[in-house]
Amino acid sequence: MKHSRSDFPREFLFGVATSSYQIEGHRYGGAGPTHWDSFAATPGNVVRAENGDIACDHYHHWSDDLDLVADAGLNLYRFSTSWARVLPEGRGAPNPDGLDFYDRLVDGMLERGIKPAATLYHWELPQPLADKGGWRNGDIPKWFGEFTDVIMRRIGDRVWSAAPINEPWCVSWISHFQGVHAPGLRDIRATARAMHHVLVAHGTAIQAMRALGMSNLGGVFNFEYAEPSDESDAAKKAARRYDACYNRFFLSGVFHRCYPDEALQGLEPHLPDGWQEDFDVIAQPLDWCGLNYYTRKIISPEAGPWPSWREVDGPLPKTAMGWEIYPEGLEFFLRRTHEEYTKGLPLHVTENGMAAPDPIEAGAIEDAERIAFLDAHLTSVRKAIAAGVPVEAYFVWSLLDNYEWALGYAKRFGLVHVDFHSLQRTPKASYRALTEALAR
Ligand code: GBH
Repeated sequence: MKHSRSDFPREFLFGVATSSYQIEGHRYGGAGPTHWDSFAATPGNVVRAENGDIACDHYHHWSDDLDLVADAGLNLYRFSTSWARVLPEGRGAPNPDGLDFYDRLVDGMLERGIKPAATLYHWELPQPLADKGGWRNGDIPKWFGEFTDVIMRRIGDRVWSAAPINEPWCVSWISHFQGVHAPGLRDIRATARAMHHVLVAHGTAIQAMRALGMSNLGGVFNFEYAEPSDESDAAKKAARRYDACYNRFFLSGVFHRCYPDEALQGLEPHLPDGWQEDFDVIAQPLDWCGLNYYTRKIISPEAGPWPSWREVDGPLPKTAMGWEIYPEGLEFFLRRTHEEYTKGLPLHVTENGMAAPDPIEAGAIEDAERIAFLDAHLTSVRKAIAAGVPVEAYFVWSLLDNYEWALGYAKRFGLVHVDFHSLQRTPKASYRALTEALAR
């Protein structure tokens, strides 16, 4: 890699990220059913109808997987806790094996000198709660607060950082408006309610963790740079609206105690009654803010109903997901988040990475494209730091090839290759390059 650890501030931390459903093997250890299991079982939703039953079987390989993190010289491991593994019914009696699993995992990190960065929810909602309307139900912040209390009573004394919800936009918009993720709805009213409830749940979980005496608490938000498809006012307006709904809505709620006007124009009639009164819960003080960044979108206006934008094809080189590679966007969002929302708060890049073709040469996986991608985005991080933005950590998505949601096992984001039949792990060239860079 172009960059070395010594190019970054002395205290800067490097990590890798994963999530529970994508790696653990949900069939093991007494976890309850989730809306991702039922979504995947419905034909047409997921490539080859694959699910997270076995995934990387991290449930049994966790110790070797933590060795991979430690051997690379990484400081941080970002993992998530499966709600349904801890509370198989979503509420009520905990599953002792589930609590033991996360307890072991956290101790395993500490034994290896790795700082645990916990995310409470990375998308697998317990089915009994999905049956009650899931993120559309105004009671979900209360349920999520209960889960937070149960899991953090067990591991909260030993995690380095914690965030309630991975990517509120994905939990609400891609799942309730685009229909691409569970529960697969295409309904603006459900979307608006989920957008709001997810933020109330975020605030409720922060309160629950503060009550347990925890610190270093943050939020993890995802960003896509919105580029107008042409110079027309209509295209610029559509891109602004996309930016408001995608990138600004959640930060604005948490840090400004309001929602952007461009988003409210279409969403306000669908928000739950009394939404204006919830900002005392939503806007809990945080200790850091996490940014997940992958790509940009070219936005074109469309005549249809609100939000009346369309994503069109762009000219830049693309990853195996078909996502444009636009490293400048990461610097843009780090600067804007710092300047307009978080002020002095530390920022963490909680996810960045790519799906690559991963060519095999002489038995080794030579993912030069991924190395170049990470280099280009680390350049962006360094530029933001040089401009005075307090970026303090950077996590690669992901340690392992894993269950890529609606794309099943077809797309690989790992620094480490996983053979999904033998479950054998093989470090790719990017893993070796990162290891060398961190040692320099
Ligand atoms: C992350 O989300 C997730 O946290 C992680 O679980 C996942 O494995 C990882 O991404 C890789 O996908 O309209 O098809 O061009 C990233 C948020 C939202 C970024 C959708 C890309 C474009 C989708 N993503 N977005 S598309």
